Amino acid sequence: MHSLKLIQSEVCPYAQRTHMCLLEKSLDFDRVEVDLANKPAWFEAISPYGKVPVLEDGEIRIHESSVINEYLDEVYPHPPLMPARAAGRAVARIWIDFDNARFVPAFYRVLLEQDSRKQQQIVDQLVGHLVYMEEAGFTKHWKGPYWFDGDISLVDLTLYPHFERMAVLQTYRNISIPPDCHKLMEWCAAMKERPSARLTAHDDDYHIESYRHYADGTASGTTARDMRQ
Ligand SMILES: N[C@@H](CCC(=O)N[C@@H](CS)C(=O)NCC(=O)O)C(=O)O
Repeated sequence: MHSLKLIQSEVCPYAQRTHMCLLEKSLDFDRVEVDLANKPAWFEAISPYGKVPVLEDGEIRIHESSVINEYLDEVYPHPPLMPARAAGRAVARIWIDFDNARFVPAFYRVLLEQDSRKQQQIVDQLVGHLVYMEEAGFTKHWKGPYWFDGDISLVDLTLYPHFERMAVLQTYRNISIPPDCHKLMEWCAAMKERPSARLTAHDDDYHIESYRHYADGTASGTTARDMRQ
């Protein structure tokens, strides 16, 4: 048994963020799968929001994928996954916050919304977010392949899991990355090949099935409830 334990669910993009982070750092860890449709009592007792992922590191227990990943980067600093300079770290945190506060909520809301007029408003918002990422996320002289050029960072690990699930948006709401978002597409293709992404990946059919209950409005879990608010 290792001192690091990732309490996760295979379907969960947030848990995938942390799984990728652990792999990027070549850490030894155990994984415990939680059935979110039938949460065990021990899980309810340790997860304050009833959500995965939760990380245990010996006696320490942390929830919220972005917080967990920054913790891992501080405690296990090699290889570093945040820029060396404070200004660079601030930029990284802005993109992580953008993903958590804007892009990902729109991703869920566009699926959950069943009224076609309101749905269209969220489609426009989501496409606007994609264009904003293309225009503001990468510098003019971006060399790729990752968000901060050659250095993979927590920004990549935070954003990528929902991009792996783009087929969900395409299938249910006909949304894809706009064709002139070349850098975003190049970034996405590079991330797909990253070993930490390949080792944690599921195929399009798996994701499309997993999100069916969001798209038809029947999702009733904690995430659906929070995203509807
Ligand atoms: N903000 C949280 C979100 C985690 C989250 O929403 N996890 C989902 C699975 S993808 C969950 O556990 N949901 C519980 C439920 O729907 O009942 C994080 O970044 O860790």
